[in-house]
Amino acid sequence: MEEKKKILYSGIQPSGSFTIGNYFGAIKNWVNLQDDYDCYFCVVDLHALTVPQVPKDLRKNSFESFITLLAAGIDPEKSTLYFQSHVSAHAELAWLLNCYSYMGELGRMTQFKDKSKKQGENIRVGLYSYPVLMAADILLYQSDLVPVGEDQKQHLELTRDIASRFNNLYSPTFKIPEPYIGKKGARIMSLQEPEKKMSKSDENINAFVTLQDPRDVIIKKFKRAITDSDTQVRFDRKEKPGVSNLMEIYSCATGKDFKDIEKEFEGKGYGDFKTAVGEAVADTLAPIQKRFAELKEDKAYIKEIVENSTAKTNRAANRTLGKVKRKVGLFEV
Ligand code: ATP
Ligand code: LTN
Repeated sequence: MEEKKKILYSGIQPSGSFTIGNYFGAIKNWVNLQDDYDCYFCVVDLHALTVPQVPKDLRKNSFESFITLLAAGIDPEKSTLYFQSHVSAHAELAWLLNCYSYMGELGRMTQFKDKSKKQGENIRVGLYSYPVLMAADILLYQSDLVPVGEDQKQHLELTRDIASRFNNLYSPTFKIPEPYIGKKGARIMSLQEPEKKMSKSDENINAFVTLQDPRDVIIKKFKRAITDSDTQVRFDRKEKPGVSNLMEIYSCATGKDFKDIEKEFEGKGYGDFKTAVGEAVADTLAPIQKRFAELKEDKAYIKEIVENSTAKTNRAANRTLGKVKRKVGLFEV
């Protein structure tokens, strides 16, 4: 009999166009995991609402995020790709788990501390309980593994705490998920402030390259990337963060290692190097952009994928939700 594959779960916020940081750091790895795991990938639109959104932009970003994932290689025949808001069990389980989560533990989350600073006096309750919704996402599918970046490790730890607390209070209900540690995960930094991670919500559009940027824009953004006053292409995150970041990006786009890159640009200036990085990234993104343009017009195909995945995820999620409702004592007829 074929061995049952482990369940792998991850989500991404439709809070803007995906950057090459999202691509090299997360999406590209997801594509490679599809054969080995039973994968669920979720466009977490409810999470995006924890910070202010313009409705028409959120709608557009959600649709485009979904088709970008398809264009980048998420295969609906292998993986389950869906929208969080299409499965009401996420919001329901999040409420129930809110009743088993503590103010102290949520207040300690670094992402909450950082993001709440930007919301002034009226900090949204949703931003505060964001990690509980994330716990619900993961636990609904009895997920074994969650690939997450450094910034999300704390949220996964909290998910494990909440799940164990619930299991101990009642009886085993949730699988306790493990972080998925892949090979070396790329961490792409801002092109303008290489000490900061590249982020799709950065105010400075020159700080990031999105998967939608046209070739000439990509090349221009790399030409403007911050480097240093030296001229040598050498990997040294501490002394040369800008150049090292460009080397990391070039390595992700071409598969070359740092030693080869240093050799390739020996005796050449930063100008040539930046042009090469821009061209390599544009070449990597070209097929994704082509597929994106085709998918954007194929509304019937997208509708079919969404309908299939929504039916499947609702079934799986309601199974767990039903168990939770019974265990906590909600009345049923
Ligand atoms: P936002 O700017 O809205 O906070 P973001 O661009 O930081 O978003 P997320 O939606 O929080 O991205 O992250 C989605 C996934 O992409 C996560 O797995 C995260 O670890 C990964 N990721 C995000 N930015 C980078 C980056 N610069 N380098 C590598 N991986 C990244
Ligand atoms: N918080 C994550 C997105 C996210 C997620 C999830 C990731 C929401 N639910 C479940 C893994 C599993 C982020 O901002 N990157």
